[in-house]
Amino acid sequence: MAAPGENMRVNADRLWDSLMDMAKIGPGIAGGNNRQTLTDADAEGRRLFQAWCDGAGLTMGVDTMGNMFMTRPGTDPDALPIYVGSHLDTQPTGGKYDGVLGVLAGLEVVRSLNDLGIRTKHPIVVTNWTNEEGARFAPAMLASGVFAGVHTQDYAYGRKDPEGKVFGEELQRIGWIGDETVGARKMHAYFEYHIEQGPILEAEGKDIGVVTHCQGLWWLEFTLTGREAHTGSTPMTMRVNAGLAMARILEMVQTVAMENQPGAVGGVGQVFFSPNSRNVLPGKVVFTVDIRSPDQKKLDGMRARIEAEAPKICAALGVGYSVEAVGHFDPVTFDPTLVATVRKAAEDLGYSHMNIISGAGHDACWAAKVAPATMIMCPCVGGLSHNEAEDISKEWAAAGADVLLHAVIETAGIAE
Ligand code: HGY
Ligand code: MN
Ligand code: MN
Repeated sequence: MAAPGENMRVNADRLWDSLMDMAKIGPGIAGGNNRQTLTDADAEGRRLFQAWCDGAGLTMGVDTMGNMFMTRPGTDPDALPIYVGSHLDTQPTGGKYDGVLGVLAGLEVVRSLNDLGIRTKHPIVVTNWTNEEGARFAPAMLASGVFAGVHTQDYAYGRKDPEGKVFGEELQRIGWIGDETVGARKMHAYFEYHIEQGPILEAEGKDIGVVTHCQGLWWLEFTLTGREAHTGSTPMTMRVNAGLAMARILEMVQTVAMENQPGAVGGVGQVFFSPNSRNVLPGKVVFTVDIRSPDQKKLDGMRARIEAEAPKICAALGVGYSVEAVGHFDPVTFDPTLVATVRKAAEDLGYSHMNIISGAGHDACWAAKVAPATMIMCPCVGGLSHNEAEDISKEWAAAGADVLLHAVIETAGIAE
């Protein structure tokens, strides 16, 4: 006789339908999503999630960073909740699954428990963290960072997007400043289910990633000062070329990352030229270098090398230079007990699995500072993410949600 819940599975169709319905909000131009944080589309997605949670009998709490907490009560009034979450905000050319899968799989876990009439001892709280992506307002994982005490709320509220809009004002504008003190909530455990956003699970033919660690990150924002001048009539010897300095710094970042293989990455995703006119040499170039490694020594060594080399490159071109760290977290080790729980759930369910280190950052990295935390991953097609063509299968989505369901039940305990 199977123990209660032993063979439980989520409703794969219902999970998939919820993903497809959420994907209709903030559509991209190539089949993905542009539901950036604190936009009207974000607000619409929040309202849809809220309505679904209401339908599942959950009660909503919102903190002053707009983090959404949807609670399913437990039977033990003294038991701290099990949090299950991720993020609904997307990149400007994001996929349909990055973050969304973890939030909606959390809801699917609750819906499945409701279907089976299972009560848990610990409450379960499905969570949507504000501004995980850091695309519009740096840094990434901003609101979970405030929740974990890594950033102050004032710092977060003052962050500006490329158009100069201010985080706190935008959160106010969309009407999602809650009344809960951010970080006041205490967690018994935190689970985050997420697509891998890399090629390993698919290449290895594994259904489930048992996430043991997450690599650390630095975001270094460079501001280079050149001299605006005519691109046609200014002799090459008279140029103060900030664009050339940026190009040489990018090449140097590539070299530093390749010298630290295996287990290091470095690159640039965002550059602003001012005045950004075809026939004007830029007076100002602002760009963010993104370097990461699971190895603390490599991570910090890369930062030191880049910050030592960049001024030399600029000095040789007479270009002004400043750099500010606008994002950082050290490599994260997830809770071994929860990692073992995830592994056992995958084994009990008969899913192939392997240990994996997360290449991308997640809210779980900050949750791990305040509670036992871990992650579950599913493959994604070609390892592609942060691209509108990001794709997973319904089977992959459901397998990870099944593992999440079993891990949550194991940790929350089934009430008699
Ligand atoms: O940057 C990251 O790793 C995450 O997608 N915010
Ligand atoms: Mn994500
Ligand atoms: Mn992302």
